[in-house]
Amino acid sequence: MITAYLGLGSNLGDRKQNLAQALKLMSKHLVVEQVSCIYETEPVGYKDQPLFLNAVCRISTEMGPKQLLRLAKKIEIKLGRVPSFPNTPRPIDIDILFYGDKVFSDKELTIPHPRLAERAFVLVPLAEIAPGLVHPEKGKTASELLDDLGVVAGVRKWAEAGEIMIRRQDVSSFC
Ligand code: PH2
Ligand code: MG
Ligand code: MG
Repeated sequence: MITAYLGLGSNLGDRKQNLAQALKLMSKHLVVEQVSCIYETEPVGYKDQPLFLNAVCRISTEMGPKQLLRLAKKIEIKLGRVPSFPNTPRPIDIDILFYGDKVFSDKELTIPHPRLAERAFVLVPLAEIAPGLVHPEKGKTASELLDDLGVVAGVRKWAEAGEIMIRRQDVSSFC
């Protein structure tokens, strides 16, 4: 089993419900071990779009990284994401942040996620659930990477983790 970390983001529709449903759909295929609190965050990059809800989860899975990517894309589409140009509003975005300590890149997938070290909306929830997790290329922990960002603006805690945790009995009613 590999431990991986996924970043979740939503800024369209019922954002909290989108995060919760993404977790439920994923948990049909892998083990969702821990979920961070939900943070409301200002859009990074293209600014003229609604605020995001972001969270990070730790999973364990037998799936390879490409299989995990395909599952993430399938769930994004199922929850209403329409393929479009990058950084547009979306009901759900599921990004692979880390897959064990694997370092990998091809045209469809780069692990660790290439922009995670710049992004407070990833590092704040990541450092919450995995402060000591070491980035295999940068040799720094999640909390060190967060410290390196300096003052964090535009990220505020919005709800406790428990609000989107998966209850096992809910899982079979999805997919
Ligand atoms: N995702 C992006 C670009 N910008 N900004 C915030 N706050 N949260 C996101 O999840 C996000 C973003 C590309 O996937
Ligand atoms: Mg993304
Ligand atoms: Mg993505």
